[in-house]
Amino acid sequence: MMPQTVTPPSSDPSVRELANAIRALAMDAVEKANSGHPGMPMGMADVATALFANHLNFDPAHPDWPNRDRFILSAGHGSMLQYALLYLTGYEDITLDEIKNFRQLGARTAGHPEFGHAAGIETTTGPLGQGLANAVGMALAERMLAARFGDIVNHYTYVIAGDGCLMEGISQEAISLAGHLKLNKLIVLWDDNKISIDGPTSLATSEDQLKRFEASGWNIQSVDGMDYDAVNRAIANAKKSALPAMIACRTTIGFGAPTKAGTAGSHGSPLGKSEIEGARKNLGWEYAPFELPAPILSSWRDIGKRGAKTYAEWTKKYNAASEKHAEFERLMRHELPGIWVETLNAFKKKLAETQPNEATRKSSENVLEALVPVIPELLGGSADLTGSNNTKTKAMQPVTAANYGGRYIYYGVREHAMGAVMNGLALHGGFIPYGGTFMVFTDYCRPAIRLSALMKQRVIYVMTHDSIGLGEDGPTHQPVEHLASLRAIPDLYVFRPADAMETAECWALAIAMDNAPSILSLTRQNLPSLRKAYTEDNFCARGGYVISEAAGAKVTLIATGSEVSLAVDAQKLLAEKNIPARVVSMPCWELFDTQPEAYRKSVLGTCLKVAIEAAGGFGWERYIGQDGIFIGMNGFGASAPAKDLYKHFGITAEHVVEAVQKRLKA
Ligand SMILES: Cc1ncc(C[n+]2csc(CCOP(=O)(O)OP(=O)(O)O)c2C)c(N)n1
Ligand SMILES: [Mg+2]
Repeated sequence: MMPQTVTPPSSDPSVRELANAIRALAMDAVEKANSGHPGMPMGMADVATALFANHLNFDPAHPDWPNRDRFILSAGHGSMLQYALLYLTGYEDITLDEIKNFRQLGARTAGHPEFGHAAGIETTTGPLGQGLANAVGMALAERMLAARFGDIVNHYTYVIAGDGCLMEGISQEAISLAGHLKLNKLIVLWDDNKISIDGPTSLATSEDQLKRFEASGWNIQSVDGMDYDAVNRAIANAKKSALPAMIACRTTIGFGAPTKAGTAGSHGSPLGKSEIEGARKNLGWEYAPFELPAPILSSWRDIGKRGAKTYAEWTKKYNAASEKHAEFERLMRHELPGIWVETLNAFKKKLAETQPNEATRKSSENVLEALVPVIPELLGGSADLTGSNNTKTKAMQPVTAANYGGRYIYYGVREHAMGAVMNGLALHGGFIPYGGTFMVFTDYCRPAIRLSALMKQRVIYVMTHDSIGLGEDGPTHQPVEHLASLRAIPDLYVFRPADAMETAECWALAIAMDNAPSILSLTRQNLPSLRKAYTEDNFCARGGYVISEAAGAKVTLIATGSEVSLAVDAQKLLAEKNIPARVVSMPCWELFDTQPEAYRKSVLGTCLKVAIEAAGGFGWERYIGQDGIFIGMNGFGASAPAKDLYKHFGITAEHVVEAVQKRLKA
C-alpha cells in the first residue's frame, strides 16, 4: 500500500506530493513540539487536498467573506491538518514560524484549533463530536440566511469527523436534526481509519455508520480515502445531493510511517526519529524538517488563490445592489437595530404599570413578545419544552425543511446538540440564538455551554424550572448544584432575575453582550413584582444592587431570583423585631464582580450577611464571608408542592429571622 519509490516534485507536483507536504508538516511539527497527533493529518492528507484543491470556496485574503464555505475540523486533535492547510494556502495568520511553534505558549497553533486564534478556524474543536454539531448549526444558518437574503448566501459546510466524533452520542442528535431539516449543503468527510486511542475501533463498536446516517436521512457514499480522484468525485456527487451527505473515507492513520501506520501508535504522540526517517523514505519526501520545495508551496499557494475570482464575482454582485443589503450588513456587523432600546424601555414602562405577579419564565415570554418583532436576528428554540420554557412567541413560525424562513427551531429532545448547534449558528453570523430546556438539563448542554464561553459566543440559554420551586417533579428535575457549577465556568454570565422587571433587564443584557454567552435561570412558580418603578437605568447591569434599603442596617440579606421576595418578607419580620435589614438582589455574580470595589462594599455593607438561594451554598462564602449565614439547600430536593418543599428545607422568611436572631445574640 505504501509507495516505495516516488520521484521528486517536478515543476508540476503530483497531488500525492501536495498531500505529502501536509504529512511532513504534521509529523515534523509534532516531533518538534514533542507532543501532538500526527496520525490523523497523515491519513486524511489526500482527502483534505482534494477538498481544498477542487471544492472548498475560500479566499485566504478575505477570510471573513460571509459567503465562504465553512470548513470544520471536528476531529480537533488533528489540528496540524488544519494549520498545514492554512499555511500552505496562504492565510497570513499561520506562518511557518507558527507551525514551528506548534502547541507553545502564545502561538496561534494551539494544541487544538481555537476560534479567534487565526482566520480560517471557524470553531474551537477538540471535545469530540462538538464540531460536527457546530457544523449543523452553520449549515442551518446558511439555509436560513439564504431564505432571508437570497443567493448572496449560498455556500457549503464541510466537516472532517473521526471515529471518535461519530462514537459520541452528540453525533446522533446532530445528524438526526440535520437529516430532518434536509441540510443538503452539509458534507461530512468521515476519517474511516478504524483506529482510535485504545486500538482498533472494533474493540468498542461494530456499528454500520453508513446505515446510521442513511437512517437519519443522509446521502451516503464510501470511498478509498487515499484515492484523490475518488474523493474528488464523491465530493462532487455530495454537492448535488438533496440531502446532507456523508462520505466514508477509508484511510490509513499515520500513512507513511513504517511500523506505526495503521496503528493507534501514530494517533497521539510524536512518531520518533527512526519512524520519521522511514516515513520520509516511504513518501519520497527527502527534504529537511519544515522545508518545502518551491514548486510544491507554489502549487499550494495557487490553490489558495483559486477563490479570489469567486470572491470578486460575489463582491461585484453584492455591491451592485448594496442598498438591498443594508440589513444583511447590519447582521454581519453584529449591530442591533436601533429601535430595540426604545422598545425595551416602553416594555419596562408597561411593567411598572401592570406589576405582574407571574413566573419569570412567563415574564421572559413577554419580553420576547416585545423584542422578537424588532430584533429579527433573535432565533428561538427549545429541546421539546416549548410550552414549559415559554420560548416561542405567537408570531414565530417554525424552521422546517420546507421553510427556512421560520424563526423557531424545534430541536427535539436533543439538548446536547441544541447547545452545539446554537454555537454553530452564532459562529456563522446572522443570528442570536436562544434555546430552552429545564435548568437541571444544563448538564446535558454543558460541553456546548463551556465552548460558548471559551469562544465568547452570544448564545442565550433559557433555563426554566430553576429550583425546588418547580415542585412535584422531584429531585431528578430540581437543580441544586447547577447555579454554582455554571458560575464556575469562566466568561459565562448566569442571570437569575427576581421579577418581571429584572427579567426584562437580564434579557437586555444577554442580548447586548456580543462577546459572551448567558444563562437565564427562570422560575416555574409565580413571583410578585418587586421593582415597581420605571427606570431607564438597567439596575441588573451592576450585577447586584440594594433593592430595599434600611437605615442603620444590622443585616444584609442577599438573594437571587425567587428568593429576593422571600428576603423582602424576612426584612419586614426583622423590622418588627427591631432588626433593620437591607435587601440586595444579586441577579448576576459575574457582573457584580466587575464593579468597582467601593460600589461592591457599599452594596454588601459591613454588617452580618445572609445569602438566600434555593440551591447549594457552594461559592456564597465570597460574599457572606466565613461568618455569614447561608439559607438554601444542603442536598437533593424532593417531590412535593413547592410551598411544602420551601418549608421542609427551611427556606422561609421565618427561618431567616430565626437564624439572624440566633447569630446576633451569640
Ligand atoms: C469528548 C472527548 N472525549 C475524549 C477525547 C480524547 N480523545 C481525543 S482523540 C480520541 C480518539 C479519537 O479517535 P478518532 O476520532 O478515530 O481519531 P484517530 O485516532 O483516528 O485520529 C480521544 C478518545 C476527546 N478529545 N473528546
Ligand atoms: Mg479513527
